[in-house]
Amino acid sequence: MTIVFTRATLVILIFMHKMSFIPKDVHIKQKVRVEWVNDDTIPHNVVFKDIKSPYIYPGHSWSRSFPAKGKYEYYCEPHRSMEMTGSIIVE
Ligand SMILES: [Cu+2]
Repeated sequence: MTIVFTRATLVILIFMHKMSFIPKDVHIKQKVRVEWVNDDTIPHNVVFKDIKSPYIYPGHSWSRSFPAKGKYEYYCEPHRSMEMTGSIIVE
């Protein structure tokens, strides 16, 4: 079996842990996918201006890619007031 890795298959993981996104601010190259993994005991979600995830339950994940360079800020809807926020800078 042969596995071909391309730039498009690179994935960066961000963990949801104790009401925080870890790491909070991430710089990536274009075509890198970002995956959020819930490593917490309660559900969270990821809300961007252009897309919103469903609730991500403990042990589950959700991922997206980015259409263009720029700064993409996001937050968790139920914990926005607790500063559960982050950003992806696509270079
Ligand atoms: Cu949350």
